[in-house]
Amino acid sequence: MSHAIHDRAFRDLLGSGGVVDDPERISTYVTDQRQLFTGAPLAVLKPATTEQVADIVRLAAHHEIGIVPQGGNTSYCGGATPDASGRQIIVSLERMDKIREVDPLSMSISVDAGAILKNVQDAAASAGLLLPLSLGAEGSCRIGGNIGTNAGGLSVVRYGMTRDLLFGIEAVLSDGTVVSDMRKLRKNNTGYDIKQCFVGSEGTLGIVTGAVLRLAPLPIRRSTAWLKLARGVPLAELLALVRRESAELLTAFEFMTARSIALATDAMTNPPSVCAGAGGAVLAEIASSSRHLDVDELMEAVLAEAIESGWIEDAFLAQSGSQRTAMWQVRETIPEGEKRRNGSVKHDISVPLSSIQRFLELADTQVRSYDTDLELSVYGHVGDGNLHYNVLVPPDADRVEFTKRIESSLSLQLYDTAAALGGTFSAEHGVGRFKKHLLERYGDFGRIAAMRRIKTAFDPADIMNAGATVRPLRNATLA
Ligand code: FAD
Ligand code: 2HG
Ligand code: ZN
Repeated sequence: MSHAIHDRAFRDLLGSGGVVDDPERISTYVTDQRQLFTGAPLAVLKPATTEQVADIVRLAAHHEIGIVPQGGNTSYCGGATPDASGRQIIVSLERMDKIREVDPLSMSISVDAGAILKNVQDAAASAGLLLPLSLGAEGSCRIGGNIGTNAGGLSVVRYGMTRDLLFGIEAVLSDGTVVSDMRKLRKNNTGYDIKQCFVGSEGTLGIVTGAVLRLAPLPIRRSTAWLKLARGVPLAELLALVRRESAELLTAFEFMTARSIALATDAMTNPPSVCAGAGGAVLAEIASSSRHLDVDELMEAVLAEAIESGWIEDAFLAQSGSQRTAMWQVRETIPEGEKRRNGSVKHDISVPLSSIQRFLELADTQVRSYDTDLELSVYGHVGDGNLHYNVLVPPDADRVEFTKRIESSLSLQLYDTAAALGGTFSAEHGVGRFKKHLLERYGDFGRIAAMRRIKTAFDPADIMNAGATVRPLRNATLA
């Protein structure tokens, strides 16, 4: 079938609003967020309904055309970018962005998968509830992409990952079958939990078209503290203390080194005057939905104990909403700060909480013995054992070349260290196209075999996002 005939068939299915024509617009869908790779799609399609998604999938399957689902295209591992074969279409969910229902008593929200995360948060907040998923890209990432990557972010320490927030799902399988399980149930032990298969599947099992998400009471009181850490502070012990003494009200525990803070403040127009201690800084927040709790008083008591232990040099609390926002802006501007300085080679590692200190020590030695001139930006969701251990691209270096060189040498040493400590090479950003070789290097044989069996069961012909994450079995062998 020629390109023109495909084009006509897609237009017949979707109408002209469902096919992106303008080459300038197409260019925004075909390159990954980190601008490391540009694919060559056969078409970029924007269905408006679940039925249209199913029609596209049936047509594509019939003609053996591959499908790459796309949300906000903010992910870091190239999973939303088609390959260069010209045999894959991008299916963008951006026109499917409705909030279907907020149910305050069930504490749930039902949405189209193309809904922008921030809009879902806002819809929940207008009903006095919290969607407890928050990340720097929330203004552009979409719920289907959050499910596809099992996004983590800034409040996992209290509420868990996207996986923990999912009540129900609607999805189109690789033959056009629609799985419709948009229930708001907290308990439903009726066989395999199919919705969880799609979480972290990065578009390889089907296209998520709708989701029911769990909401929490909206915090009305927050205490946000900036902790200047003493040198060599045992981060896991400090976390344990703050967590225990704040009665599980801890919603964020974000670590930042001085270099990461400087990158962020350099990129801000009106940065607050915050800085790190000799051991870096932590942004800690406790929050309560109850009016009866004085969270600042609680935070002050917790911090006094931490200062007594000698773990923090100093700490101060945000005295107003604008101070709180400014502190958070510093944390959330770090990725942009890295980008402005010519980018970074990203290492989204996690280790058990008890091994964070050890990872930092070992990794530092590895980096220094690799090249003493390398500069790092290290920060992350330390409350979840997750560090963004990023190597800054020197301002005068070719970013893509430098990234390739580091990823084939130092990165593997860092990932080896994380693995030796029981950790992983991808805590929250996924595998996509860029980290497939790492899954093969570090994945347990049995686990990869199980993943390939699941892939084969859902998508034997490898229509769905071929080239990302995992491939199906051929002739029921592991070849
Ligand atoms: P996309 O990039 O469009 O897609 C991601 C994957 O999901 C792809 O494999 C795609 O094929 C698949 N997919 C998309 N939609 C669907 C669908 N409807 N059905 C099936 N599969 C689908 N991530 C974190 O986890 N924590 C963070 O703190 C965080 N902070 C970030 C900060 C910045 C500034 C940026 C740029 C990114 C950050 N990210 C973070 C990464 C990114 O925002 C998340 O991975 C996000 O979940 C991706 O959503 P998306 O809609 O952009 O997905
Ligand atoms: C964050 O935590 C994101 O801000 C981005 O996960 C991490 O850019 C990065 O390395
Ligand atoms: Zn992160």
